[in-house]
Amino acid sequence: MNKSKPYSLLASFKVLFNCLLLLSLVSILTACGGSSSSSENNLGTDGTDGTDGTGDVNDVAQYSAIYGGGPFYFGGQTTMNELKQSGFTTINFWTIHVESNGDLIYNDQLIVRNGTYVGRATWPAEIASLKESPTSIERVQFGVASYGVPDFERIQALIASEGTGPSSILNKNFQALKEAIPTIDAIDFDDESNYHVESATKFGVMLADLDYKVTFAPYTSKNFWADIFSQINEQRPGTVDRVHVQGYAGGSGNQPASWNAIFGDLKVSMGLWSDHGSSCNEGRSPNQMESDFRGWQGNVSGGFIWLYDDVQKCQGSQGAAQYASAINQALGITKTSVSRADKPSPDNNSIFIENNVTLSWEAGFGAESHDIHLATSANFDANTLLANQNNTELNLMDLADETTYFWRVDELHTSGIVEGEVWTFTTQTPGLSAFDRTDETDGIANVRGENLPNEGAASAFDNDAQTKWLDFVGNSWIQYEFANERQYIITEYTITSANDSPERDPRDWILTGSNDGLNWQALDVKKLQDFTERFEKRRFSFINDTAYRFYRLDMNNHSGNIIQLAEIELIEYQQE
Ligand SMILES: [Ca+2]
Ligand SMILES: [Ca+2]
Repeated sequence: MNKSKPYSLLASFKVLFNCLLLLSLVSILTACGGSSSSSENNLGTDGTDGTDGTGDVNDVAQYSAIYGGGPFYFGGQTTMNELKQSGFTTINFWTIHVESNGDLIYNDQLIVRNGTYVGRATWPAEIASLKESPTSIERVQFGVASYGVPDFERIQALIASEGTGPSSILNKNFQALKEAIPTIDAIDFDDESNYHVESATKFGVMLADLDYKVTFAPYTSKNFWADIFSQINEQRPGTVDRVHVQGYAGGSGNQPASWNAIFGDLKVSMGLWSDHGSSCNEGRSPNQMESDFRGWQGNVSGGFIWLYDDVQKCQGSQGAAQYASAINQALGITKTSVSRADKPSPDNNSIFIENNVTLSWEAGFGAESHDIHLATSANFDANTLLANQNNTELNLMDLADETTYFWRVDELHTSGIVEGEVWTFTTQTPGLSAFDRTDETDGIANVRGENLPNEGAASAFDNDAQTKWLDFVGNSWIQYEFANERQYIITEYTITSANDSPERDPRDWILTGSNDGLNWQALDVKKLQDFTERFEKRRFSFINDTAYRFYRLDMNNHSGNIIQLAEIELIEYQQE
């Protein structure tokens, strides 16, 4: 499977050695694969027979799964909430690397060492929330290994030297993982190179004794998978309960029938790759997926999507729900995909908003209409309901000055209401006006790199959206120094997207301020931002009472090796 991309600016500085190795392999990866879920305890809640993934020929499918990498670690509760509302029944965290000393690394993050969980402190609780009502998720799995990384080779070596008993580091570390994150139901084998039956069987038996189910994510080597399936289940009956066959990349062309033939009564699930690539023009859209999965109806016990990281990039926050709906509709899984309203305008926590303003938002997937609440506190009830409507814009007139308003958009679905997040904005203070301090002449723009003569740093500050600054990297910076050592208390900035290629737009950034150009203070952090149009000016507010001479944006693009933007404004509010 593919190495997931670093999620944040900070993450990109923390790439461990093993991942540098992996990055060097990315360009030749073709058979990277997802696998997906296993099943044990999906009884009863979803209207399927929910036995064990084996079932009769006429069973409807039982699970829909999605694989994801870095965003499942760094995305925090926001990502977990998105998954809970997606309609997927199974989440597969991809993937754990087993180091030669037994360390467990989730992508590039050390999570277990010497029998102790050392990962992000709030991660276990975030994962536990996946199964807390309301949710569509019944099962959580963690992958082990991937294409191009010798994890199963290392597991074989560890077993050869220490066995799998309670004192072995392999046993201690997988026990520590289970104790830290008891939400994990299964470990998904993504061996794509070692194929050693004896050690893989011992590993599976050890995991069974630690109360894990085991699932497989094959794309080839049927004999190996058939052997360990029968050997693990002979020693620990019922342990291997799902097989997720990769139907993409190296597994492209796989069909369920030939795989079903080698796993006794168990029916496999099939997986396909979502839209991906630098322009999201490779892979399958949700509509194409639905058609593909319909073709497998009756022959699979589920379906899965590879890969959330791409779904997030190509479809945004509603994408997971769209793909879950595609599988669920095609295979007759009765989970509902619903999601919340998103992307408020004005941006959450905006200040100096005019007294007449248009609220807008992105509709949640599956929403039939919207309840809009507005109040001067976060206490909403029937009296704060401003409107119920089908469109996603609402004009407000004659708002009070200098007032913080709270608003929330609840999405009405046929299955119920999905309550929105609480957003706020604060109206303008009379007598204060906005001044773009980059409009002064003689300010100095500086950048990591630029495309001269026409797409240099100065083009980001020329008050012309038709001109842009462009750098030939995915991660860059641009800064502005006010002329004559002047300092301003900037509390708002705007970024305008350039004329073309949305994948080059800034996606994540940090705004910092400085008075010497050496020591920088973080002022605002934004992640996973979208510009939905070309030449779109977006406005961002932050709290600041310090005057700075330099302001700087460090940013990542969406994908590819070019970053660009049309214009930046640095705004100070002052008496006219
Ligand atoms: Ca300007
Ligand atoms: Ca410009």
